[in-house]
Amino acid sequence: MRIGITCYPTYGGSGAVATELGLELARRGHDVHFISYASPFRLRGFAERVTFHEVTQLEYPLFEQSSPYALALAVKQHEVAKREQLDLMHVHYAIPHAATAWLAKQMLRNEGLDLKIVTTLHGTDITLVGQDPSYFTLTKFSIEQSDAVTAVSTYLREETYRAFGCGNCDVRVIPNFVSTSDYHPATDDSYRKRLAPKDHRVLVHVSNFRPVKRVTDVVKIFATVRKALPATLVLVGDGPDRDVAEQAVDSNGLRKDVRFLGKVEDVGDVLRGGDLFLLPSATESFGLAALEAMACAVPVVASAAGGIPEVVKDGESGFLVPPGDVPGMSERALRILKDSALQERMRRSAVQRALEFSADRVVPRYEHLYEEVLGQ
Ligand code: GMT
Repeated sequence: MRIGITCYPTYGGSGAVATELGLELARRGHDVHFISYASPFRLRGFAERVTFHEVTQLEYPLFEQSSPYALALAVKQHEVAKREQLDLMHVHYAIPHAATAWLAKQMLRNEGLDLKIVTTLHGTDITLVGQDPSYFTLTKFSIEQSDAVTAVSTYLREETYRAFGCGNCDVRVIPNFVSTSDYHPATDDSYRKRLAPKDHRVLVHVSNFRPVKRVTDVVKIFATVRKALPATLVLVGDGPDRDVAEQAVDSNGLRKDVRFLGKVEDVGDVLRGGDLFLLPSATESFGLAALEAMACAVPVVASAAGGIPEVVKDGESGFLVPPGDVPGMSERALRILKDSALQERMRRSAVQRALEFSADRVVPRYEHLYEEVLGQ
């Protein structure tokens, strides 16, 4: 098949999933065309059958800070679909991608071409941004107009029905997946050695540091753990709450045991050095970062919120605690870190659980959906 993929290129789960999906599809022999304003952060180097098309925008004084990116994207989606004879356009994160794909589809229809649209809902496009009155009607319309819609968890599908009604849409759940060639357990302690002193337990958090991630809770949990045993906290990523987190580290006197790595390309290399992954988000439709940690044999302490319980099994691959319950999360973190038998059992369960979300299992579900949409 000839597949167009539009996603946000920035550091975040939806762009990560879209890019990993494109790469897996290309490995399976499909031609994949990424269309966005910049090359997605996980699209590194050359990959056979993968092409990136950059959306270019005209700078014009009238636009000031409101350059109409969505229109330029629709034009590029139309252009690439026509020139590369795409069978379908798979857009990730509804806003504005599903709407621009619909525009491209209408332009192509006028030229006698039928471009199918598959929309994957990822999270705040449904739970937050899409429900804002400024986007609601268009989000609902573009979901309903898509030829197929997927959600990354059952929670997100139900939330879509609840918030949008979506009388005509049949939202399919296709969970996120993990590439086990990149995310796998460590075979020695070389990764850990690079992160922390030998006697330290290593706690890891990976996110885009948005308020929903509750990064200061990560620091508070670590402060309690640090009082009980030697430990290092490694934070990967960057975003609006980075400064708040840095301040929390300083005000708790934790600076010497906390490492902010910023945006890192090979997150698996960091995860492999970890003993515990923290994800205390207010909500997550899925929690891709937790899945990637589990694939690297790292147990998770996370919020019992949104779609996270569909990924992390409480008491098996980690512990789930209500969001905001910092004492509860700290207690669970210490329980795992102090009990090596429990930690070992959870490490094994985490890997087993992650294998249920391996690319080999999940990507064919997208291929089948594409075939269905194309009537093959
Ligand atoms: O929905 C968002 O706010 C952005 C998106 C992202 O690009 O990071 O995150 C969502 O999609 C990820 C991939 O499907 C999920 O793993 C995240 O749980 C989800 N984030 C939220 O629901 C807050």
